[in-house]
Amino acid sequence: MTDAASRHRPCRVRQTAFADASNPVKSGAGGPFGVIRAGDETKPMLRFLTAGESHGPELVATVEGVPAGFDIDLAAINADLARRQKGYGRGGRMLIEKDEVRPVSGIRFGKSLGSPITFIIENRDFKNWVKKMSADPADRGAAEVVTRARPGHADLAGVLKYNLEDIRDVLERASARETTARVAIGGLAKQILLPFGIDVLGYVASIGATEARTNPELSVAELRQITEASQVRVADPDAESKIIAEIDACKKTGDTLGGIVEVVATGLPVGLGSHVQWDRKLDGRLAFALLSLQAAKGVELGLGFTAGRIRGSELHDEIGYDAAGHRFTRHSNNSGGTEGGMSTGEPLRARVAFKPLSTLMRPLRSVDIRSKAEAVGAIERSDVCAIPAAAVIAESVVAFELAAAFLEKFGGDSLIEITRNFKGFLEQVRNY
Ligand code: EPS
Repeated sequence: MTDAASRHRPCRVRQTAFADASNPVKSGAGGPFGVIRAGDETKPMLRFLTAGESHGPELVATVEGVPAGFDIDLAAINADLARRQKGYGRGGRMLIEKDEVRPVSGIRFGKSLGSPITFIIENRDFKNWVKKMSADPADRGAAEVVTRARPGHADLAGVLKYNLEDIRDVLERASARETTARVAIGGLAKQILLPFGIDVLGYVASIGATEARTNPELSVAELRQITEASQVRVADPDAESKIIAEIDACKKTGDTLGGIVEVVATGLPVGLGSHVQWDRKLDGRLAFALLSLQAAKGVELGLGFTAGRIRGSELHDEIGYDAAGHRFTRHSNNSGGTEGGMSTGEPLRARVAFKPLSTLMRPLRSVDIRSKAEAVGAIERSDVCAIPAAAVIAESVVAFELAAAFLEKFGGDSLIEITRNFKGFLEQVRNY
């Protein structure tokens, strides 16, 4: 293995090629696609929409396609929302908010009904923006118009595309505040995966130039425990202090920091996604979801870009067979858990690079969109570094895509039905 390959060696979470049929499946579920595909519009699917402005009254998340009979633990979803709020380098907004879901549809007595599930999350900061974010035309003029576009933000492309005169009309929805709704949805998705023994965790691989040296022997449970206790969600105390010092330095100079997060998912069965059509490929769907995150600029699965620099003989994960366990095995997991657009049954490993936030307290050169005169970018309250939160967010969107692909493969309308399908498939693979 090359240096690059061994650096990317996964933690000790390699499991057998196929999930164990003795997974704690209690009953089962179904429901279908994460994406709408041509010709498939009439089929049920797991899909979601989010709504809400950063400083509007509320954020809304609606998820359709969750089958009936799943236990829905709102406290666990709120715990994920709290994880998203944490992290060294966050700005003042997180001191105002205490994000919690208020369920308004699809759940009764702690179980999913099969109908759309809707969560409302209050923006506590709205009380400071009532007039400035009012829907009433009489309140026009209550807010100062934002006219200095920030380089790197949605500001300029947004006003040109939508023919708007106030950059606020773009930035409110472009804001990463929207990820609160996606974390609530991801928390729900994890509860679809939980009965089948599938676990998803996001953590920080690097911030700025400081790479965390994560012990590849750590299990996901160990990794979770260590990274949850870290102020910047890394499993490396030396890197943690360097990162904190770097965030402090950036804060002093009015600068921002990006980073790379890694998401690992274990317990996946072989065969989620498909090789037969481009938009059914699991890796493609994961990349879409991850790159749709605010400030995301790159995605890798397994060795990712390193795979393009080494030989096939160094890269590909050799196959073995464990006769006693009736299962195929792998000698490595450089693929990151997908081959041909399908899960291999090995742990999924995805990495996402996020650029530094584009609101700089020492702003970059820009232009006033009204006067066209030279100006510097506008200053909005923001974070110096939001990468620890980005790890939770990436975990959430991966969980959603896995739940969608899982329901597509084992679909049904109730937990009991999908459990039957899931167990039957594991048995089929075992007897292959
Ligand atoms: C965020 C809320 C925002 C920002 C940040 C993320 O709140 P506010 O704009 O009121 O400070 O802290 O959003 C951005 C960095 C951005 O560019 O919009 C959140 O809830 O995560």
